[in-house]
Amino acid sequence: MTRRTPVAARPDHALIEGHTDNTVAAIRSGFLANLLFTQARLPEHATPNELYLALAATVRDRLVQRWMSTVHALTERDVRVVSYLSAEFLLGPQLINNLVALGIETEVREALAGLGIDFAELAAREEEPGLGNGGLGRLAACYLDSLATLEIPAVGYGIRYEFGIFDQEIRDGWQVEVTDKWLQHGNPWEIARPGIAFHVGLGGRTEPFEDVDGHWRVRWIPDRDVRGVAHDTAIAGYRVGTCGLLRLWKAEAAESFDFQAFNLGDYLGAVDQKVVSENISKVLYPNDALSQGRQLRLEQQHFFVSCSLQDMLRLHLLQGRSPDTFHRHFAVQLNDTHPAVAVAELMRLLIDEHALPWERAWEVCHAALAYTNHTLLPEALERWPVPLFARLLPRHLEIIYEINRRFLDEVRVRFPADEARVARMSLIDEHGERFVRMAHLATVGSHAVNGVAALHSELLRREVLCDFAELEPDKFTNVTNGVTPRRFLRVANPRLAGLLTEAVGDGWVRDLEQLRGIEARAGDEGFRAAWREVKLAAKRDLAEVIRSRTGVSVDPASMFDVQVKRIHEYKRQHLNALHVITLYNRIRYNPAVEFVPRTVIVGGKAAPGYRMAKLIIKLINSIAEVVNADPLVRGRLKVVFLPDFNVTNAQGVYPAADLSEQISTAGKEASGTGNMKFAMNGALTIGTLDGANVEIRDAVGVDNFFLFGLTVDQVGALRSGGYHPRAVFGGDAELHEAITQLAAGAFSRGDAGLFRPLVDNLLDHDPFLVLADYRAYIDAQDAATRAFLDTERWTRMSILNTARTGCFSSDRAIREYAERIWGVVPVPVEVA
Ligand code: 26W
Repeated sequence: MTRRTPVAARPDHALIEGHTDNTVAAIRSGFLANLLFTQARLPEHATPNELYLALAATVRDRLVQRWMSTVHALTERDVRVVSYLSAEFLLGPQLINNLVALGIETEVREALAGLGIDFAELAAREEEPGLGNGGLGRLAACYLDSLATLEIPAVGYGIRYEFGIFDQEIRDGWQVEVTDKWLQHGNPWEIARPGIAFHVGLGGRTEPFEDVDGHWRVRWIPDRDVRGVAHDTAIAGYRVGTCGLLRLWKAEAAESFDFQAFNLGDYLGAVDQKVVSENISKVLYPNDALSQGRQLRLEQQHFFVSCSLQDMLRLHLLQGRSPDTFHRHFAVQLNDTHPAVAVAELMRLLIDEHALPWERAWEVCHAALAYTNHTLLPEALERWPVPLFARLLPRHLEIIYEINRRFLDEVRVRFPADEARVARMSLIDEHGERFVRMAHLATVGSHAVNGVAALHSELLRREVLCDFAELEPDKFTNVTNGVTPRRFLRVANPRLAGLLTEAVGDGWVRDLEQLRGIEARAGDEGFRAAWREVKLAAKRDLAEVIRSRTGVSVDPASMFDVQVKRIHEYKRQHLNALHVITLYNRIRYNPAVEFVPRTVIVGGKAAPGYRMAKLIIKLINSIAEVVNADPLVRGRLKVVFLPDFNVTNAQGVYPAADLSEQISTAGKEASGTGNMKFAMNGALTIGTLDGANVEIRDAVGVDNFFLFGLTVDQVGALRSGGYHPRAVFGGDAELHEAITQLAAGAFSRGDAGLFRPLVDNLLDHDPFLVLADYRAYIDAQDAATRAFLDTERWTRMSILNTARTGCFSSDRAIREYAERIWGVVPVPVEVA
């Protein structure tokens, strides 16, 4: 990418220069000042939380300085800014990440040590902002990191949920959801901006009128009015002057409405209205890959999209620009369809509020927007009932109808006399009850549509959006996902980071391809020994976490076989469970068997309403209870369900894994990103040809990956030929035994009913082909066992996995978006 010359820092930055110096002395005095002036505490009276808040404020001061320099650089230049619209940002803990980005980790530790304060204890106080469900939200956070590090001007726009993803507790083997009160001790990273707020309408009706120039226009008269207030978090780029911005909207009651009710004497009514308004940003929907069509969720989507677009237009006009050049200054990325109402809202703002003619507004909209699809699962494709849409967003529905009318006219011209095609492509699903199809809206309204891994993008073009790809093939592209090496290697795995830096220097942190340099070292016995030391130390750390959280003690020398991700049938945690039962049976029937010790670790949250997923959690815990207590097993096999898988916990898991389970049914996992984090940290993958696994296997080499299972085409063929899971069950002795035990209550204290729904589903339907892939999976697991026995060979494979996964850095992904979709370039920023 072309890089511009840096903009000099503003002279008035000298005023704060001393304040944000990075010397131990400046950090110490900044810390004490923050403790005193923002917490009103002397060090000897401060609680750990107050000390943490003061430390965070001290780090934030340094971020703010860069942020101001970034804002200055942007206003000096004619630049295009990326607006990443996402209903979820799963940031994870901020403190250490920011210290690493700023390069002041050592200084901070020293400054605190000088005051007799233990840094690690403070860092452990941090509540992570869990404002996302899983892959999609975490991807957004990785992209913010890379955007800032690549010095690309960017704002992430989303919702400031008061309650993020629930905390998971396990009681009697079942998941229990606990509210995530992440804000209760204060959030030192955000800056509330009461001055940046927008009104968002909901409901009501529309009305045509003739404006002063004699043009027919439409006026929307909403019957509800909510205010969105900006809350900003600075996103530090790694060792650069650029600081990105995450702007999240908090819903508040629009005051005028409160007062109206109040003046009428209806005090409680006024308060009610306030509560209803504030509900919009109250809680994150905990569904991953299930769209339920709930009104509040559509309100959330419209709320944050409207605030964000109004904010962009405000900034645009503030620069003295005209609304019809909006697209030249903003590249707006839709993270899945959750913000897809942006197509209609941007049109409404341009036409109704800024009086642009339809055609011009459409050009602007289309040139500004781009859409990323993250799932092919039919149940996850968002569709809103037309009556609900009409009630909540009447003006937007009119605009969608008009977009649809014009679009379908074009389709009819290109494909005459093909009404079946027109019905398939319509923005409105008219089979029975009518729905607005959000993926169609996002596709039609955008200039680019991408999938998140090569296979997934191909399936998008071939299946879900095939008519659209036929109409406009050039609109479709692939950008394979990536993950940030700062958080998931440098911060999460400091020992490995140290070893890598010793070997190739520290350039890999910004340019992960440099890890190629360790490939040659795979043949070096001393390096392999050091590699194993690093892995073992991470496994010891995780073993300690497991012991303290579950009471189970595990052997760090055993193979750590890990599956962490949301619990879903398509991800097939129950296939993993069947393997565990199979291993257990082998030990029981042949107690003297030579057995490579394994620790099977599973973690992940289930959507609260997803009964089968919750039963799978209970299943893992039930198997763990039996296996871990059986004296015959004697530590050769341990099973652990690690509760509350979140970003904080994830950072301890990836470095400690030997084997990474990526075992979804082919065609179901759009990409996966955990798969990349594991491989980067030197875990070998056992996986199907699904999502980015395909590309990971190509990158690391087919010999360094345990492949199994049906391909997408074979899955299709099996289904259309008639799949009979019972026949598979009858034809495989080990499978037959495992399922029979489950059905008989062998893992549920004799309760034959407990896992009945799971067993029946597998035997009668098996929608995700667990049984069909069982034998191939067991064989691949056996191959992994044999490979693990050969320590030197395994270490070589592990090194090659890390060495060859540089292309899965989110920096590579962001460069591709920047060049192929956004047309944006870096704007270097000089820090005063
Ligand atoms: C409306 C309900 C709902 C909620 C979340 C529908 C769909 C979603 C997301 C699209 C689910 C999701 O997180 N998808 C994941 O996105 C990751 C980042 O691209 C991919 O790596 C995962 O494969 C994909 O499942």
